[in-house]
Amino acid sequence: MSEIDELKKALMKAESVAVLTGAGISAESGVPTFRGADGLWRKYQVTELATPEAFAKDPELVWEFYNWRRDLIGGVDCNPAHNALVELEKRIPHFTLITQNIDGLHLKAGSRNLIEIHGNIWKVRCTGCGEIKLDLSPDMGLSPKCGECGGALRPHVVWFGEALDQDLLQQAVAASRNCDVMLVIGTSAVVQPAASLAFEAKAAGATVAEINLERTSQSDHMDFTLIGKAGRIVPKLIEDWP
Ligand code: BJW
Ligand code: ZN
Repeated sequence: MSEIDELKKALMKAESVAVLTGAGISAESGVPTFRGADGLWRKYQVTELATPEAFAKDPELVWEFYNWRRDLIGGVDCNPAHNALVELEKRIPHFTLITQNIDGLHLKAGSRNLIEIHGNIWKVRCTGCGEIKLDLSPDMGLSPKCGECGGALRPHVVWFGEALDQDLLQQAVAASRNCDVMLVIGTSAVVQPAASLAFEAKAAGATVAEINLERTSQSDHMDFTLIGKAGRIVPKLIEDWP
């Protein structure tokens, strides 16, 4: 039996499945990843753009970066991997999708039990009163202000050195510890604490499978490593279910 068929069999038997996705799942939609050959961090200084210190020093530069990404992400669509996860969710009694992506494409595809642990680019947060709002404008300008208190707005995303929302993180850890199968799709698995979730699942006895263009530092700990494009492999996992 091929690895893909074996994994499919494990999924068909599973009562509970957790999925962790990273930038690789949106690459085929046209969203740049972070660390690959064309990755964002190759072109931009992460410390100048995705840290609280960067925003404190030069909020206009940070907004310029996020406006560029809003515009880009606003023009792309979900791909077969996002759609296949929506179908998988319908077939599994307890399904949790944990994404590190801020692009909102899982929501757009129709995933329901979704935890966006690094936030969402379409949300803004007031640095004064803390209010979080959805704002779908492709361009927020360079110094958007809160309608309630006049404070500076920032993207509602998690930057390096910032704590993740503790409720969301706890939900993600619980889903990882309680699943029968965990799929880890399109992430280099270097950013903590998300990178530890697969170990939580494995330690609790789950079957853990990775789908990626290349092997990662976690591959040796995986029960299955399926090498290839997520948009080709993930749909295969839901083909011909009874
Ligand atoms: C395909 C494909 C295709 C391509 N098909 N596959 C412990 C040890 C060491 C360091 C730390 C630690 N704990 C915390 C840290 C520090 C830091 C960290 O982890 N640093 C590491 C780099 C070492 N972590 C943090 O700072 C986190 N905060 C924290 O822990 O706070 C603690 C705290 C507690 C209390 C008070 C205060 C603090 C926060 C991390 C936030 C990460 N934020 C970003 C930016 C989000 C906003 C934005 O997008 O603008 O999140 S960074 C960036 O990396 C983004 C991503 O979600 C994240 C992960 O990247 P991802 O998704 O894995 O993408 P890539 O590009 O790396 O990989 C893509 C993969 O896809 C590749 O493998 C390709 O091969 C593959 N691929 N095409 C299948 N078609
Ligand atoms: Zn405010």
